[in-house]
Amino acid sequence: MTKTAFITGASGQDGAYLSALLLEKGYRVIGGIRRTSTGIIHRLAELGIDKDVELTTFELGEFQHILRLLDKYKPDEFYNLAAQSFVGSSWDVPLYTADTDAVGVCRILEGMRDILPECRYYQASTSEMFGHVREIPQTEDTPFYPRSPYGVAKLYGHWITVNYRESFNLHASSGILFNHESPLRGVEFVTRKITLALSNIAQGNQETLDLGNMSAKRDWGFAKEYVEGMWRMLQQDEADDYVLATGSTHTVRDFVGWAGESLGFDIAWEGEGENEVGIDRKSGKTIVRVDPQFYRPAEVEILIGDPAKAKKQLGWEPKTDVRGLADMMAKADYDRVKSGRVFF
Ligand code: GDR
Repeated sequence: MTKTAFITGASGQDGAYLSALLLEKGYRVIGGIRRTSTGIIHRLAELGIDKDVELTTFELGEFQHILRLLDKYKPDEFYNLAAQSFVGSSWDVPLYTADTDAVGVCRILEGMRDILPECRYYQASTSEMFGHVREIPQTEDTPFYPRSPYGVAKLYGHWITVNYRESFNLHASSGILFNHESPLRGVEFVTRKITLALSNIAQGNQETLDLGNMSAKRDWGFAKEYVEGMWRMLQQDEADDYVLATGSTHTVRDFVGWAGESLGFDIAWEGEGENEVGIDRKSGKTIVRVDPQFYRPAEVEILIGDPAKAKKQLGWEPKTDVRGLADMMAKADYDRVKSGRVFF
């Protein structure tokens, strides 16, 4: 029997990769997208699956609408990837972030509890919940201390998932995913901002790449591999919580250096704080600068995850390291800029 999966946020990076994976496995894939996302399914198009995913409007704020969708499609698996996912914006729109990333999760779980309790649920939780980290590396048992309205909202989403599992016996799992990137990443996130800007600089379309805190450290993996982990979580007999991460951490500055290398730059760093610059040794030009407008009111300085539980119980392991990731993203953006087919 063909299984049906409902994916919210299907037009995003993870939604596109997960849709492709599930289609490959023979699922019927229903892609929930916001009404305003109709014109931006370019990630699905980029993977050649825009005609294969059945798209439907999905709004996390509308309870009755969620009930109707659950009743109409009766999915076997429900992946909740939709969110206000940009940490930086969450200080500008904290209430919207809470309604979407926190209460929105409860709306879906309430619907499942009443009309589809057998459906398996995946909640997209995040390393941002660790925030001001209490131990290194972070595991499923590390205490949380979110540092942004986004992290706080996601923490509610995580705990309400755990709570509905324990209260109503729902098969609801929470994937605590560390940063995961790809050529399909949106440009508001730092890795893609870097690879697109450096590609533009390399082709003479832009002078500098302006960044915020370059000393922040992140555990960056390849998104395509992380969606496989999501699927594996829902194939377990028991629902549970899992960290997906690579287990190594690097600064934003390191990522700039590696992406730069892939595009032929050799960047030397000079100065400190707001005065730090990255100079290309080959041309002598300053190509990276700090712009304090990209600083955050509260920063998560370092994240590094321990994926041991996922490895042991799910047989999941990351394969692409951060240098390989920077290279893949830089080359993809270079080609896009060259052909004039950039997407954001
Ligand atoms: P993050 O990703 O906040 O970790 O959340 P992002 O790429 O936005 O930031 C990573 C780090 O880079 C620093 N930084 C900048 N960030 C952006 N966006 N733009 C800049 O110019 C810049 N300069 C420095 C940031 O301060 C930060 O320290 C991502 C999102 O995908 C979340 O939805 C997800 O939950 C987590 O990853 C895991």
